[in-house]
Amino acid sequence: MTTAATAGAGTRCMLMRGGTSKGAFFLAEDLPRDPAERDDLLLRIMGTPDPHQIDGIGGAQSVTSKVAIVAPAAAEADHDIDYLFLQLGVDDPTVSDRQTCGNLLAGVGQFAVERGLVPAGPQRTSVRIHLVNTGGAAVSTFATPGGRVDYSGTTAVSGVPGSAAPVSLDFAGTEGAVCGSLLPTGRIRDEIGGIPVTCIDNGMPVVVVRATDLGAAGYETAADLAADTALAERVDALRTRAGALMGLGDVTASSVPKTTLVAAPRDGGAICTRTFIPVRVHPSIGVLGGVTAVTALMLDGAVGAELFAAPASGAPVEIEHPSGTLAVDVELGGSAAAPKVGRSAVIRTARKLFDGTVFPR
Ligand code: NQM
Repeated sequence: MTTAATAGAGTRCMLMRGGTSKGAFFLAEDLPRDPAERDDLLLRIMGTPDPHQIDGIGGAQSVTSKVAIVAPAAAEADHDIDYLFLQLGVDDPTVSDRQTCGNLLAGVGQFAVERGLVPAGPQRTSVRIHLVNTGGAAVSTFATPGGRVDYSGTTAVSGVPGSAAPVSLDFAGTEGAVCGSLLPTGRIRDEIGGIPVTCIDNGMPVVVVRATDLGAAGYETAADLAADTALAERVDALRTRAGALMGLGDVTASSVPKTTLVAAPRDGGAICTRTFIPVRVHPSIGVLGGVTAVTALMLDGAVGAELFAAPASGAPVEIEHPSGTLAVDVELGGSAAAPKVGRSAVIRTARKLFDGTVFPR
């Protein structure tokens, strides 16, 4: 399926870091329309399948084997652009659109400005982004002094060295985005193989479980957890059964649900987390994964709610994770019996790494 246009001449591409992820950003018009042809091209661009992605631009981890495809919104739409996220496998030739990515999202608005899809404001620009994978929307706001994107700044993100300009991401309509409802099993807690879990979806399907119930402390380093193959098997068995309960069907080959192990905070945050995406350990925590886990912990009766040290009203929730903390805002309304998510928000940073032409294998 290699064509002269895509192999010989290459494909226009921008590599960006978004939050703690890195990925290749494309305009939809620069990629084949046919999804099979597009996916084949993307696999060759990233260098998948290969544990090192040595012949492509992927970074040999799931958080660096990602693609964002951006298109202008239809004229009558109430957003500016459409953002389709694709998770590419590293070792396996897979391309999945079953989840979105809140980290890569942190670069999407700036990419749209750089490519001329959205005009930049004189100081700041807000871009209304439709999350194609899941439904729901995000407004991304970032600095554009003099009408140009400025990536430099003093905001630090745990898991990223140095600092950069803040990007504020405000989410709406993420409740039940993938599974159809916030509590897809219809219950605030379930028991799977004798282990209490809360299955939830506020933009990302997540299984929340106490670390100790899976035989972990919840404070291990990511490397120690990654070396624990018995734990990975327990996580995989749990999430596979949870996926079925959440209406996701057979999730053995799916990137969702994620599993978040929770423990009492110990570094001044609200909760300590270790997350599996879906079986490998996340070096930090995903954006919508983090928002979703916090949403669970704010619900009376949820697994881990008793460990949650809620911050003062109005203050962000600091999630402890293996490389630091992630601050998220989640507003809940409705009633205890029927909770409703108001809005969720997070601050990230992003950076343009290169802009040019990528030559696929
Ligand atoms: O949860 C990794 C990441 C993600 C996803 C993953 C993300 C999110 O850290 O919104 O950002 O959970 O696969 O980029």
